[in-house]
Amino acid sequence: MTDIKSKELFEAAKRRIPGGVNSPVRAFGAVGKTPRFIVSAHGSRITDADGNEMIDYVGSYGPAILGHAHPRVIEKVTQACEDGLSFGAPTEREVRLAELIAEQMPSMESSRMVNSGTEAVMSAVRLARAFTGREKIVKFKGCYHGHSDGLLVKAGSGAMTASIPDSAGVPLDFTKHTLLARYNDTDSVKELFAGHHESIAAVIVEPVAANMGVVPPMPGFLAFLREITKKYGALLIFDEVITGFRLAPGGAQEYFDITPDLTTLGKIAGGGMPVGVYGGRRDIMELAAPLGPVYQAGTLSGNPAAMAAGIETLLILKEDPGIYGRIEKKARQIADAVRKAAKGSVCVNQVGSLLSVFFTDAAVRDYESAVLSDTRRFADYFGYLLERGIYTAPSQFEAMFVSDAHTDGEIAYTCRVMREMKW
Ligand code: KE4
Repeated sequence: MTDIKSKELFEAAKRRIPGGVNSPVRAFGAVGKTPRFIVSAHGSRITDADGNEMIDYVGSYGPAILGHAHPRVIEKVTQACEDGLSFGAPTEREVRLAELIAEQMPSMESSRMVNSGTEAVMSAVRLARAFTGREKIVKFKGCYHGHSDGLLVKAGSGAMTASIPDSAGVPLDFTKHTLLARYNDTDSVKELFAGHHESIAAVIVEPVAANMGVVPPMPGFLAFLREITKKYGALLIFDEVITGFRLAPGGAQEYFDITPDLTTLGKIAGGGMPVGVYGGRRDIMELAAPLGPVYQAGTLSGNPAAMAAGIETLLILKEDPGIYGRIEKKARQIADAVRKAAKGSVCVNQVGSLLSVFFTDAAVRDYESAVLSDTRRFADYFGYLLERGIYTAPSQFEAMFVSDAHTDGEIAYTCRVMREMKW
């Protein structure tokens, strides 16, 4: 597999873009290789600038649950583009997407479109503070909620990959209201509430953590968070940017049957176009401008082409809920193949169509156990897969995403490659 063209493009990119990428994890820094510059992707396949076609388990880090360039989605986005790209005015498509979201996730009786998951989380946190009149936010080590200043504390995803637990440029003052708990550790949450219950505005959580690698909630953990936030008058925010429409038609809140006060969405909600959403209880959302005093705005929010992608993606998922069983089964087949082949030398966490292979023989239940993984072994694993035409995230602390476009043959091939690997 040659990467000559990617190497050339990477050199050019580095001259004009920091690190040659527009998002750090894409730089392949953690795996010590040249990032593949992609020219196209269709279904389960992605093709790079050197013409290498690979089976894609990144799926743009979540949006491509249907596979890339689904014909119906492309048709609707094309139609929207032909009628103009952006108006700075309300359009019917925004109403349609908000209605579809409320249908699939009844807790989101009111929602606001923004342009990224980061924007959605930033806005939801501001709303929670305004609604409760409190300042503190509880987050979990290893969970990533986008790059807004106050949440870049022991963040996951790229912040973990580059081992920058706290970003430079964030004044201490901006994070003093962020309290850190340990994922799956109810005592760590109880301690924070014991000390700060009158000032905690909200707990924000990835209902399935997927930014320290995939870490499922222990039984009862989410119900505990629901209970303790209710008890102390704090809000529960589910950051479903990854799990939304991924784990079930109604996301993790349906999958685990827990109703949060606010939810943030991204990725699948935009079908691959730049969309973030924050929404939830009407009495909270009504604080958002222009109705209420919480200001949030965006030139391209609710962009018609992006709305078209989100609407069609959610319609296809709604029409065919059998997809969730299909993609869970495929992910489980890969997880089982790795467990069998690696004979206990790795920890495989799989929830629905999300999975991660951790290079540690201990169970991975939180940030502290995730960071014990041997990232050098992960880099070798990544290179072994890439050489065999399997494209997975270039970081131990990301998830593998299985789509409905992955064929049984591709899953069987992936399992065979896993079996043949020297673990
Ligand atoms: P964006 O601002 O990247 O659209 O969303 C931020 C975000 C918020 N919440 C959760 C749970 C997320 O997973 C994310 C973004 N996810 C990463 C992948 N781990 C995006 C990939 C990247 O940073 O390039």
